[in-house]
Parts: sequence; C-alpha cells; structure tokens
Amino acid sequence: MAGDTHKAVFKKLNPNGKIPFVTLNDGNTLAEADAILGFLAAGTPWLPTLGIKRAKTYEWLFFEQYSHEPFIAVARFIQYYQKMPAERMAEYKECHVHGAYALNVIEHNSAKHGFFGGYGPSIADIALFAYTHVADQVGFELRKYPAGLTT
Ligand SMILES: N[C@@H](CCC(=O)N[C@@H](CS)C(=O)NCC(=O)O)C(=O)O
Repeated sequence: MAGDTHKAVFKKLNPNGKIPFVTLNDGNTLAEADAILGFLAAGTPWLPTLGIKRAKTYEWLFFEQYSHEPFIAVARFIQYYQKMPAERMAEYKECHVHGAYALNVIEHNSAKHGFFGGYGPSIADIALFAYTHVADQVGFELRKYPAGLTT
C-alpha cells in the first residue's frame, strides 16, 4: 500500500511491480500466484502429472486468472484497502457483474464435480479458494452459491 512494489529495488527483481513474488534458494525468481503454486506443487498430487488431469487443473487456474481474480480480488482491493475512492466506483460495479458471473461458473462446477477438474483436490482449488472465501466481505452474496460453499 506504500508503493514499495514500484520502487527500483523491487522492480529490478520483478519488473511487473506486483506481489506475490518469491526468490528461491538457487537464486531463481518467480512471480504470479498460480506459477508459484505450480512450482511448489510439482511432484505432489496437488499438480497431477499426466494428460487430462493436469490440463483440467490448468483450465481452472487460467479461469482463476482471467475470469475470477481480476474482478473479485480487484473489488476487494477497491473496497477493503482503498475504501471506495469515487474514481473507481464504476470499475467496482463492473467487477461485481463479472465477479458474480465467475461465482456462478464455480457454483455450476461445484454442484457437478466437487473439486475443480473433478479428479480430487489440486492447486486449482487452492487458487480459487483464496479470493472466493472472502468475497462476501465486499458485497458478493456467497449464500447464493450453496454448492460452492459446501465443497
Ligand atoms: N496475476 C497476478 C496478480 C498480482 C497482483 O495484482 N498483485 C497485486 C496485489 S494482490 C499487486 O501487487 N498490486 C500492486 C500494483 O499493481 O501496483 C497474480 O495472481 O499473482
């Protein structure tokens, strides 16, 4: 919130100026939450190794990044951290339209398959849990999505 991720010292490491970001013991660096999850889960059942199981995990990770996080996380940022600045109100409303759509997609999957991908718990479940379980702090009515709440 103090703008540290845009300081030169941080941008030298991650030119995108965003967190999460990690520096590994071997000196490699890694940004993007779902890439970090993939790295940490490699070799465990949380990232299936072969074929359709891995592809389904990616399907939901990409959904999280493109259709969920940009709306639910951003609505949360505007309300929870920025305290609703007037100049972001139109964007906030837009986030609610697209965020509710994403929650409906989740609900449909949860009712049908339980875990994302349908093969058991994976990093896709972790990625989607993160901002979904706090979405009701910023105006998304989670009680409208009962299957998603119970899985
Ligand atoms: N796609 C990235 C998004 C990262 C992101 O937007 N991080 C926010 C905080 S949650 C950030 O660092 N914002 C600082 C900025 O944009 O200036 C991910 O999922 O890791």
